[in-house]
Order: sequence, then C-alpha cells, then structure tokens
Amino acid sequence: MTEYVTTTNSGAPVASDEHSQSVGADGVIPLHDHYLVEKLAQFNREKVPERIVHAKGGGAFGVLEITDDVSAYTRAALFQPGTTTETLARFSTVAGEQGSPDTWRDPRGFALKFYTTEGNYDLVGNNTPVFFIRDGIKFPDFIHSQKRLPGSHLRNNDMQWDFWSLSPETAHQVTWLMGDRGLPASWRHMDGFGSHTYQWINAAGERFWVKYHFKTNQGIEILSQEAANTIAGEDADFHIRDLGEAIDRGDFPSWTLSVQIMPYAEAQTYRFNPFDLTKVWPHADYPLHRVGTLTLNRNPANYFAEIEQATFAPSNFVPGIAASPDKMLLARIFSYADAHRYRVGTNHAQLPVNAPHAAEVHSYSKDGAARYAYNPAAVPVYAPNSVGGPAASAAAAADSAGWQNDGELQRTAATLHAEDDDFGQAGTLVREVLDDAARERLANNIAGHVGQVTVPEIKARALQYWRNVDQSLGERVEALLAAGDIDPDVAPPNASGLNREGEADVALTV
Ligand code: HDE
Repeated sequence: MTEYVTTTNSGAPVASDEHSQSVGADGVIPLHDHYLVEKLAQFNREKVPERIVHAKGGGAFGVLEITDDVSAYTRAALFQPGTTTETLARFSTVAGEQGSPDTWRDPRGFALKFYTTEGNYDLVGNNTPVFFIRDGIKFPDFIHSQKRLPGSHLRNNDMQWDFWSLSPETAHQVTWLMGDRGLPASWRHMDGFGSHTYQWINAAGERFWVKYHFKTNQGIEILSQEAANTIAGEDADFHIRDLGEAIDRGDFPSWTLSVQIMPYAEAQTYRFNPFDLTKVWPHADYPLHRVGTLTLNRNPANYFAEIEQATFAPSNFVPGIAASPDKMLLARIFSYADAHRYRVGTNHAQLPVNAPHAAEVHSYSKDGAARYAYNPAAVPVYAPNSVGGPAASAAAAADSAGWQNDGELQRTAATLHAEDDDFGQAGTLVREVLDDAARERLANNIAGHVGQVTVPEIKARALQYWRNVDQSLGERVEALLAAGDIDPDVAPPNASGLNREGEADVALTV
C-alpha cells in the first residue's frame, strides 16, 4: 500500500497517472490537462548535454585518509597527517558516448573531488601517467580524430592513425593505450594518476613540484582484446556494475596515494621537460613518497544528480596546491569550468554534489539561473565595502604559488631538454618495462588496430611510428600484418599485465 499520493512538481495531488483528461471517454484532450503537459514536457528535458569527452562513466563516494607526513611539502589541510576527507570519484572512458561499452580500448578517467575544509579540491586525472599531446590547442582535433567521421558518423582508424602518425608526441601514451592499461578488467583494478606536474607550497611558502600516483590495492588486472570485445557485446555497463556491486557487498576498493616530489629549482636543469605531459619522471630520479589511502565505500543514491551532474575542475585548487607551467594543465584550467557552465548551468557549484561539504561559501557571485543559495540581505553585493562583507586574504589563499616566467609572446613548441624526444620514453617502456608476454600482447593489439587502416600512406607512416618507438616492435607488428595471424586473445583474462607502474618508472633510468 503506497504511503504517498502522487503530486505535480509543485506538490499538488494528481488524479491519475494512467488517463489523460478528455472530452468524453474517447474525445479530445484539453490543453489545460497541465499534469499531462508537465509529464511530457519534463520528459523531453531529462537530459543535460553529455560530456564531450568522458561521457560514459560511473563513480562512488569514499574517504581519503592521510597516513604519512608530507607537511614539509604542502600546507594543504587535506594532506596533513591523520586528516580524513570525504571524496567523490568518477571513472570513465574517453571517446565513447553515453551508453557505449565500458570495455572499449581507451584511457580511463580517474576524476576525484575532495570536499576539504578549505574548499573543494579536484584532481582530474587518468589511469595513465602521461597524455597524447602537450599543447591543449590540439585537443579538439585529437578528439575529433578519435570520434566519428562527419559523413558516415562512423569511428575510423584512418583518422586515428593519420593524427597519431603526424603527431609523434603521442607515441608514449599510444603505447600505454595499445598495451595492457588500455583494457583494465575493472576500475578497481587500475591505477590512477594526476598526470600533470602540480605545485605544492608548504607553510613557510617553499614550493615543490609533484606528481600524484594512486596505486590500486586490488592489483592490476586486464582484459584481452577478445574478452573485452565479448563483454562489450554482452554488458555495456560492465565496469559500472562491477564497482557498484563490489561496494554493495562491502568489498571497498582502495588505492595508495603517493607523490613524486621535485625540489623547485631542479625543474630548470632536469633531463626531461618536467612540465611535458607526454613524459614521466623516472622513479629512480624521484621516488614515490606515500601520502595516504583512498577508499570508496558508498554508492551514489541517484546517478543523474550525483554522477551525471558532478562537475570536476582542474581549476578547483585549495591553499598549498597550485598549477605548473604545463600548457595542457593551463588550458584545462579554463576549459572544465566553461564546460560545467554550459553543461549543467552557471550555478552548477550549488548542487549538493558540487558544493563544498566541509567549507562555507562567502562569494560575491549572485543570481543566475537556478540560483539556490544566496547571502543574507545584510551582506553587500560588492567589494570593497565598508559594511562588513567578506574580504579577500592573500595569506589565507596562500597566493605565493607561481613561477618565474619571461620572454616574447610566441607560438612555438616547448623547449627541448637534454633527453627530450617523442619516442624515447615509449621505447624504454617497451624494452625495459614490458615482459615478453606484454610485448606480444602490445604487438597484436597494434596490428589489430593498424590492420584496419585502409589508406596505404597512413599505414606506412603508422608502421614507421612503431619502428621509431622500438625497431623490433615495429618489425613484429609488420610481420603480424603480413601473416594476417593477429591473435586478439593473447592475454588470458585478468592476466597480471604490466609490471606495477612503480617498477615501470624505475626501469625508465636511461
Ligand atoms: Fe579532459 N575534459 N581535457 N583531460 N577530462 C573534460 O570537462 C580538456 C585531459 C579528463 O568525470 C571535459 O566536464 C582539455 C587530460 C577527465 O566529469 C572538458 C584538455 C586529462 C574528464 C575537458 C583535456 C583529462 C575530462 C568534458 C586538453 C587527464 C571527465 C566534460 C588541454 C590528465 C571528468 C567536462 C568527469 C573531461 C577538456 C585533456 C581527463 C571538455 C581542453 C590531459 C577524467 O572540459
């Protein structure tokens, strides 16, 4: 027996959810059947624009617990020893639209929102430590090449390999993508990375460069291409289901958070450009410092309200954490908040999932569509003011963050450092990190993907791209293509794929 009477959105009881009003049992429907109109009009407006990338995803809530002491490097409240911070995580694929299979080969988004006492801190990373490009101006083009042809509306490997083979800086990330990390067995069995270099500032105002690593405590597990293809056809929501069911049964996934820390001055002379998002910092150069544990232990109560409308922004910094001269990060700092205003609305940060949970908002922003929270009338709507309104504080904001910068305005590639090149770290990954089985899986995955390229000169460029990464890998791919005996099932499901990222970077010692 139901407890409630159905109402309109305005709370008035309704007579029926089965029968529209009509003149006589079979007559016309009057326009003033406002409940019928409300139901149909509301139905037409149930969607917000999907994310232009990372549209398909899922997430959960949990807690970040700081187990070690990194207070010498950052004053950020959430990273102080013993602190626990409520956290939201959203995992996602990149190119697939909503409804696309969770098990398509792709990097995975690893977006985190920490509800800290100093405001929300968002760390919006992936399951790979690097990215395809190093300048954000190429991002729309890169994504266009990953998505659909304008005429047929089909995805197309000619486009993908045309872009990749003409953009050599993609080689490191494409090697990750075509390897085991491109097909995680679940979101629980993959690592997460902040990817960019960020800045930490300690209580004394000293600055450090850091890179974030979230190592899965469940162990890395992967799918073979064959297994991923089968699952994609049987259950498009395989990863969403896995995370939700694991949390429901109390099997809470966790990750160990560590950071690599580079003293501020060393960035100038490091052998790689430390702000180049296509490069890692070998762990032999900068080892991991453990910080704490991220545990996910609560499923969203409402997917649309808490996951679809969640807005993660690299611009959401808190005192003690800041940007770096990474061109990709600087472009993202504009783009995400812009996407949120378009996708969810100008007051998206007032939605419960996006509002701070452990800090108060005292801002001068006002009005705008769907305005919900507002200052008491006595609070002025302008600054400066002499009537006790909120006052900015450089000390509280820890605005000492920044870096020395000069030079003519120009459009040019970033300066190359001693060992900067586009194929070196990809080659080291292949030769020093992968074992024979992982190399064979990589070669088969590449051959399976390049094998679908129809334009001969693009295919030729793609093969040269892989010889540039590693001569024998390129030759193996070519041999597989020539023989046509590509085996998409070379990896047993849940094989323990790559060495754990830590060993991976240790091997990057050349
Ligand atoms: Fe994104 N990215 N991105 N991206 N990205 C978005 O923001 C963008 C990049 C990542 O679960 C969008 O709210 C630019 C790197 C994740 O809600 C958009 C550039 C990394 C998510 C956007 C990049 C990411 C997004 C789309 C090049 C890993 C999903 C919807 C400068 C380090 C977050 C939105 C979630 C989402 C822009 C490159 C990861 C369009 C301009 C590099 C995990 O604003």
